Amino acid sequence: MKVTFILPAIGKKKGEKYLKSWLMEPLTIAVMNTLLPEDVEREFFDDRIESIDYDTNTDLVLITVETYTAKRAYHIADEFRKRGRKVVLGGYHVTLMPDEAEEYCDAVMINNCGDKMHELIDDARAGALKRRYTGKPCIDYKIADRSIYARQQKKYLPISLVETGRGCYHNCEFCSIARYYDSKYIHREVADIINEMKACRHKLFFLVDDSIFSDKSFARELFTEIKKLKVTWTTQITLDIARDDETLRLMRDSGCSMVLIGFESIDQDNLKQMNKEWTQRLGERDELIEKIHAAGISIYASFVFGFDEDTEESFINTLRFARKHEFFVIAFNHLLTFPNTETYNRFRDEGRLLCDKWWLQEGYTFGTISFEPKRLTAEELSGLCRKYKKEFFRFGSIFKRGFVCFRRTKVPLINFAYWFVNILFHFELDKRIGIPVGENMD
Ligand code: B12
Ligand code: SF4
Repeated sequence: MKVTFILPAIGKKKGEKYLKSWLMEPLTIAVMNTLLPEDVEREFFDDRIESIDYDTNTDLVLITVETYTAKRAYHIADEFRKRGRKVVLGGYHVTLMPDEAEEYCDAVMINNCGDKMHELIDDARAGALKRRYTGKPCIDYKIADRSIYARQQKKYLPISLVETGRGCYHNCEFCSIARYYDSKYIHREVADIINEMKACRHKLFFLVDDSIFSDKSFARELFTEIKKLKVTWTTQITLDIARDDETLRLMRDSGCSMVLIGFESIDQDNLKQMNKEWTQRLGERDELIEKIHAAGISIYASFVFGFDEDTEESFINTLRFARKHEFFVIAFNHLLTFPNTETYNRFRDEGRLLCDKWWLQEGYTFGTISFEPKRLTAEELSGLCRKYKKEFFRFGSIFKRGFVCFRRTKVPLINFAYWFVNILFHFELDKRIGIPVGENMD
């Protein structure tokens, strides 16, 4: 029995290389690789950096699908099926849109696959694949087996991705994670995480978690153990970490030098509409940010525009806010209407979707707005995202913030990462916009 894993690409502009900042190691594939029965032969094609051999002699093709990669994934599935191969699709997009995905494959895996992988393989061996498998949220694999991408490893950014938890207790209107995990949080055993970190190639880590502070006692135990490894790491977290001095200190002492926080908006009405007004109950936002900075931890601040109260004024105020706090890096993205989220359903009910299935639309490009914003036009919204992001990533701003970063943390790896990421984002800004989704990969 041989299994072929595929990670589909988003797409690229003709004659250009795949966007560097998207080239992280494909942890999803390593985790699935661990879950396969031992006697299964396996191979992996990373569509982002290499050609797929559609004529490979395989029994089962497993493709992971995100909304942005759906069009490309369905094309790849077609190519394999034309050659008589069985194809299974799974991942975020498939879990959110199983009926759609089912049209393009032999079977779909809904949700996590930890408890279903053996059944899937047994059925494939017996030539009796079911149309649907529905897994439970589960994260008890021991150590993700990265040997599956030993051949491609050098092409990935030099940062190790290690999973610590999945899901989040919150229920932000636009968020795929809230839908996928039904506003619940699960985490791995601390010992497994530590063993995996010890085995990793790079000593800079991105701890994959949607909200690592969701279970406070787990977070404290984890940080205490990571401290012994003497590594540098980053993760995604919510602002409430700043209200817990003890855990914040533990986190810093364990090597955390940067965190990604989704502020989304600084407008109260927007936050209310997106179901994220809980961040306002945490306390004075500026003070909380300063506490994190004072602990020596930099912030990757993520903002989203296109909510009903947004105008150009919102961009101006947010840029001012970002400059005031001299963030390590920022994201100014437009709102994405991911399928099956509350935002998607609201816009559909209000007749504001410009295209029902934008992810499959012919000619759809990265950065195209898929809905009618209230107080801006779609073109204005994408133009403003670009304009104000450009302002933040001007060389003058990069230099100024570079010194602030050095003042905040003396960790060499983080200072190096600062320059690398900011310069990369400066040059990638225009490259990102207009990438044709699902195109130019073959
Ligand atoms: C690391 C990460 C990134 C990295 C690299 C991702 C990569 N593919 O290499 C970076 C920072 C570059 C990134 C960028 C983006 N990301 Co991202 N990212 C993540 C993150 C935090 C972790 C992904 C991961 O490794 N998870 C761990 C694995 C083990 O979990 P898993 O993928 O869910 O796999 C399990 C199951 O789903 C299932 N499964 C998955 N696939 C398959 C396939 C088969 C056949 C089977 C049987 C089972 C199966 O089995 C696995 C084990 O149980 C997730 C959030 C999250 N917690 O997962 C967001 C996430 C995947 N990203 C998301 C988004 C939106 C983006 C961007 C579009 C953001 C932007 N505006 O630019 C870009 C797109 C770039 C891209 N796709 O290449 C969304 C996707 C939503 C959606 N509906 O598709 C997520 C879910 C975040 C969110 N809050 O919504 N991202
Ligand atoms: S806090 Fe973050 S991960 Fe949790 S539901 Fe909101 S956006 Fe999603």
